[in-house]
Amino acid sequence: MSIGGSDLDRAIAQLRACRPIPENQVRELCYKARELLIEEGNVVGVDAPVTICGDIHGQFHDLMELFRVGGDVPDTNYLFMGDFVDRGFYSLESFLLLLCLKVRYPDRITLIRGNHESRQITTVYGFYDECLRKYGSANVWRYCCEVFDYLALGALVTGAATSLTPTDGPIAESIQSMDIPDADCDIEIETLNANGEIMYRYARNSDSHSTAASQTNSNPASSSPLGPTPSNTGPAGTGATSSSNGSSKNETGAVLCVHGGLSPLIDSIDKIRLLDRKQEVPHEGAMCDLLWSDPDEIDGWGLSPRGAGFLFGADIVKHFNHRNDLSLIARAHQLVMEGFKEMFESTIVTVWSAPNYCYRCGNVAAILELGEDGSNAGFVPRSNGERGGGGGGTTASGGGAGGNGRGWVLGSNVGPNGAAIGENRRLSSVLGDGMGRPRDGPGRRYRVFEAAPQDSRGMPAKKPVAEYFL
Ligand SMILES: [Mn+2]
Repeated sequence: MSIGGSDLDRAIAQLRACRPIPENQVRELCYKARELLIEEGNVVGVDAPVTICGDIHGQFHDLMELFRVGGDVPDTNYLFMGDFVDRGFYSLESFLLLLCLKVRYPDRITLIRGNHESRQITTVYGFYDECLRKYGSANVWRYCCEVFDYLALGALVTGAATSLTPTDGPIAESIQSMDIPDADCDIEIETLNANGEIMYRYARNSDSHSTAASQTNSNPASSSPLGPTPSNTGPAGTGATSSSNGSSKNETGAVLCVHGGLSPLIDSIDKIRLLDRKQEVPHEGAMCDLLWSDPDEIDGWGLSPRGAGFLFGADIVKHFNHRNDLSLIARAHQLVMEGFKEMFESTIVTVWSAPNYCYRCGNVAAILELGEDGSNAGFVPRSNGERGGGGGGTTASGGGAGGNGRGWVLGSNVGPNGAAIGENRRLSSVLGDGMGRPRDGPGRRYRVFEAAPQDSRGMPAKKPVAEYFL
């Protein structure tokens, strides 16, 4: 039988209920998906608005929670940055549902490859065993792996707005409404909880008169576990300096999405486009690096403790973004307890979408929404000169601790176990060294969510004790 039209909708309904579809339908689905994916380039072009998601790892019920929080397909456009499978109990249902949605709504959902979308890795970390258990043969695993080989290696999001239209939503409890910024503020970052309540809002540093505030007393970054932010200029020529003349960074530049990160063999997006991707993930080389690498607080390139890919520092990211007219790199691949983490003056962000990873890490998850440029009335492009102020450019921000602070922390966040986390610490840990500086990049709305409630999982929390004695 062929899967299409109403069959496809039936398969989607069945998978949404977390029930596997028959093997012959999987074969048809994978065939159709491959036909679609083969037409995509290594770097898929995606128009904003789009919601960017990180690792899923077979946590099906949490994927349902993601859709509840972020909106359903096709109402919301999604870009998933890989690692759909392994670790969780429902890799099969998670990946097949995403694949069904891709075939049903090809322009509404983009899937790119993670390092777990590989024969070798899935054999070790769960997906192979899961297929064997659910179908009694490795056929379905084989069909899926053939699809993996055709997944794009990256995506390039264009048309993202530089400012957010502020969410017209309730403020999360415990937040002081007096801290809400003016409605006409240029909103760079908003973070919402799973109920759509605003947790904090961060205004862009667009006022040249607000640049002289001190970093030494009220800057939350100084209380950050990452330590104070001593310097206010980036390496020459990288576009990281606020004193540059507006030529070195493209504020309205595109956002590159990739699972892992950069490669020493790749200095331009065009070089990614030239790779032959239709193969198992190699053990080394550019394609491997894109799926395996991690940003780190180092200069240049370093060896990765993962044994594949590389570590890369802020200088690498800034140079790459400048050269390729990027305003941001979005990537996944690393667990972040807060769900997302911006690094290197917000030139790169990690998005992690598997809450309580492996059902025991205690982390929250996040998705990143990029708005559409045209949707922001009154948007005015700003030059670096307007914002920076000769060589200065640090701004007390966040924390609402005096000064001209153009960033507002709207309240503390509560960790997954109910533990309140100091708002300054939380903010500085997710925004890193970018929070006290003038920044570029698109308006970013993070929605943070926790694991789906146990009663939505349709399974007991723990195996019955008796089973251990069988
Ligand atoms: Mn990964």
